[in-house]
Amino acid sequence: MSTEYEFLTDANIGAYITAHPELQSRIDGSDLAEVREIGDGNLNVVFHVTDHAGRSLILKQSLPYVRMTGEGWPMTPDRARREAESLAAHGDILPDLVVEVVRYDTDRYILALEDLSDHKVWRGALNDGESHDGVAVRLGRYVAGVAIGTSVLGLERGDVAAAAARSQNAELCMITEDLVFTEPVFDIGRNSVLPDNEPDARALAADEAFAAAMSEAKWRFMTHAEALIHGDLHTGSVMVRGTGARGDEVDSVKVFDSEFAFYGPVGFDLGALFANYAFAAARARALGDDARAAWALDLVDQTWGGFEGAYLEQAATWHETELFDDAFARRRVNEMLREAALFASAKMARRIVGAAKVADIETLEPSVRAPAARTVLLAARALAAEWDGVGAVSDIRRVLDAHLLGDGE
Ligand code: SR1
Ligand code: MG
Repeated sequence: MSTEYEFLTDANIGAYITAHPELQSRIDGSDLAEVREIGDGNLNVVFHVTDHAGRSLILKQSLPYVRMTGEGWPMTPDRARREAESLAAHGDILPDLVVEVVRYDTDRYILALEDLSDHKVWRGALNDGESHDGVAVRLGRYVAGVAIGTSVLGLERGDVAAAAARSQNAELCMITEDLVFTEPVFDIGRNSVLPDNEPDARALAADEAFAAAMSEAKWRFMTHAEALIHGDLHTGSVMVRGTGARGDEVDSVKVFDSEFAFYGPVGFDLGALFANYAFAAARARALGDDARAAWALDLVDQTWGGFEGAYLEQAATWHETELFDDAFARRRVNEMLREAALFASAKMARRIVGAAKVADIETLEPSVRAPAARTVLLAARALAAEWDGVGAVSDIRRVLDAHLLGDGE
């Protein structure tokens, strides 16, 4: 794979657009009004481009290294293809919930996407105190649609084998395996916390039940090729549109940024969402808004309700209903809930002690950030101790509420 390719710049984007008819039909590359680099993720560059007629487009390019650290951490740029193909596969199943892919450039690893400038990144909206009712339910339905629609439950066996082969994503999976599962326990020098949280990070690393849970989580992540999961479904991978006022239903939800997609365990995407709701709750509590913290944890129930409802409904008509009957579907649901608790534990811990953090916590003043980070770590450890016995979403809520709402346990 070549790492010698031309990077997009303000100066060459117009010519790039005019050279590709699928792009030129969406925006006039010879009459651009503005080119803005808007990437705020850890890996890629992202340009928002507008022309003088007011039309716009997003161009996202993978670099041959991790943007967060620079050239010292090489990374396959072909990750952009995983994103293009997974967005297309997910969009075929759930067109209303997935950003549209306009074009993918295999030589320069450039993804052209519909412009969602009338949307906001959900994490930012949450951090601004907005609500966007209904997002969490829709994301539960999204995970269920992907779980069935890309798996042997919804596709021909041979098609799943071909898709799984094409979706191998070892380099990005290894980032997750290291950062999410291993490094919270075994720091290789990339971890960091506030000085006040150093004893909390040491206690996490010394917690044998947490380490045992992370071994289970990592093994499941590496071996349970259930469906073409998103692979990084945090609140920064979701765009929302609407007033954001409490009680107002969101009018559009779009999932994006699926370069970590691979055939993996469905519970990983659910656990990522649950963990991010925990960050939103910890932030609200740190800011003295206990009612909003409780609201944020209610998102766990909403996502689970959306997922379970859609999954069981589709089970009635999925690909094989003889052996894969209703009782089987309920067993799968129970197993995915337990795994969601396990993966949520991992995701909560990694964003506090690990290399890649979240704005929900990082933008708090240190005096309230340290206690907020501590409660997230305690909740992560409690979930790690209890995930195997989870039988209902209320079991997860009991653990999260005890630590993040101070309901005492
Ligand atoms: C080096 S990439 C760090 C993190 O950013 C992405 O959002 C993933 O969560 C990854 O673990
Ligand atoms: Mg990302």
